[in-house]
Amino acid sequence: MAANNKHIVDFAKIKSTMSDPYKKPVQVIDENGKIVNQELFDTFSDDELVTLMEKMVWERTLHEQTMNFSRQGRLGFYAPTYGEEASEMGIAHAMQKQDFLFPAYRDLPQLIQHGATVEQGYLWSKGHYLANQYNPEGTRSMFPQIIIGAQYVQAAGAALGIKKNGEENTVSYAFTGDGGTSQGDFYEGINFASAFQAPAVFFVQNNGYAISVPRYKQTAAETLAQKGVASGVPSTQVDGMDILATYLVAKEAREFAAAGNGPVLVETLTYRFGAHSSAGDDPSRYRTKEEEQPWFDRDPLIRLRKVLTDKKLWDQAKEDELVEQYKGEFKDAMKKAEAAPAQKVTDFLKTTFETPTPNVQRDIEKYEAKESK
Ligand SMILES: Cc1ncc(C[n+]2csc(CCOP(=O)(O)OP(=O)(O)O)c2C)c(N)n1
Ligand SMILES: [Mg+2]
Repeated sequence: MAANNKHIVDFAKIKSTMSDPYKKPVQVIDENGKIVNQELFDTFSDDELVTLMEKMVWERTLHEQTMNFSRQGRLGFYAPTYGEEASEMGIAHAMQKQDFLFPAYRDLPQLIQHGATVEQGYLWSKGHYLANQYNPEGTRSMFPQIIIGAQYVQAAGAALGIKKNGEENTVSYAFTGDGGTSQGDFYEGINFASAFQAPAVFFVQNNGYAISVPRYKQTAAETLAQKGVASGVPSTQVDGMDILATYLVAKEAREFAAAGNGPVLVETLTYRFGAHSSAGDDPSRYRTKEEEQPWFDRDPLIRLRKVLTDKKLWDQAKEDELVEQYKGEFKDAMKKAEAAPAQKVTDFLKTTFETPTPNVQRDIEKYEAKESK
């Protein structure tokens, strides 16, 4: 403090105003299904509104059917997406085929929307090497990352590659969660992309929890979006239970990065309605019904369903029919995944490096000898 008792730098004020630019996340329809931004709402055609609703119904059905398979013991690891449909499908809808995708384990739905098959999703859950072999002219993506935050560094590298190769109108996406923003990789990824002004679009899906650790214990930052500021990455928040808002913000973020303006970061405010994973943690041990209920009231399907029903674009019979159709597709995908050949050790070894290193080559020979017995 200076001699006259005045602060030279008013740190308390700086601290209290740091999150000011993020106080009003973008929203188009509120939790009661009321249109709160008519101008933005009017940018959607009826067909597009229906498509977005269909995508959320698709994701919810995928979640429900996949949980059934999981309970039947037919899958390995699966991260439920119940509650995060607007966040995931809003962003997926803004992706373009040429874009690179670096998903986390909760992002199978976006990966499938980007060109992977549901069968591959199930093979991935089962730990099968064929899950990682995408159609070469199809999906520009890595398989879902388990190491928290690591995909942020990979996406930054891919973005630099896009820039160096002079690929027009192409970006790389990374997804992480609220917990992921505490990892070193998160900061390294955004800083690297920003230093090189590379076309990366970083998403933080803030679903309130890192397994059992609530968002408020995770970090003292009031918003996760403000973590982008220090590395010069323009960042924002959006109502992640509102697919229209999420889509518009994701699209704008993509356009900004694709136009050569450097990376951008978007925090979607969403909620994990269920457990962390199919391994069966019990959320009732770390959160209350009183906390959950307001989030269930914000269910992204309920609010868009209301808007579409009012506009006579949607009804229950149509939704039921879609659910049946999707379930059939997921059951077929499961059957195909289960028909995949049992994997061998050499399948992994042969597909890890383009050209096996000498020690991997020795292992291949060793295991081939065992497998041929
Ligand atoms: C580097 C690393 N540390 C710890 C873990 C264990 N782990 C798995 S999920 C998870 C929580 C991540 O939470 P968040 O980033 O909010 O994503 P969410 O699961 O909510 O989508 C942790 C700590 C891990 N996979 N990787
Ligand atoms: Mg989380």
